[in-house]
Amino acid sequence: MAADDIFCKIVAAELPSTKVYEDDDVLAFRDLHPAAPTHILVIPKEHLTSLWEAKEDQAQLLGTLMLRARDVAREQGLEEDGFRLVINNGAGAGQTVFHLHLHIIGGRSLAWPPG
Ligand code: D5M
Repeated sequence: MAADDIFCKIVAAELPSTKVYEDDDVLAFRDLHPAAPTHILVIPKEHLTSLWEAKEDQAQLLGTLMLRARDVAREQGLEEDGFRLVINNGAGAGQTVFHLHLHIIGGRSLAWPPG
């Protein structure tokens, strides 16, 4: 756990969150500032600052995050219209919380390319 990481604090239940999925390795909860009708963050419970720091032996965890995001999106009713999965990797790309997270964004039409 990284002491100053708000998502580690959510994992440890030191901060509140609106959980939609949890298992031993993964937590998914609603984004505090939703950018769409459905906006959910999927995170590894173990601290990982960003994709830059991911190691080869974390490949299974990274794959699991994507599959659980897919499952959450389906459970949220996004299968018909689809959804977007976003990782902002690094401050220049818009990352503001330095604990790896996948944004599930759906429930409205989404433009491409993103801004
Ligand atoms: O996305 C970080 C996201 O995290 C951003 O959409 C707001 C969200 N956020 C920040 N604090 C919280 C808490 N406490 N609960 C839920 N969601 C939160 P990034 O890709 O780093 O810009």
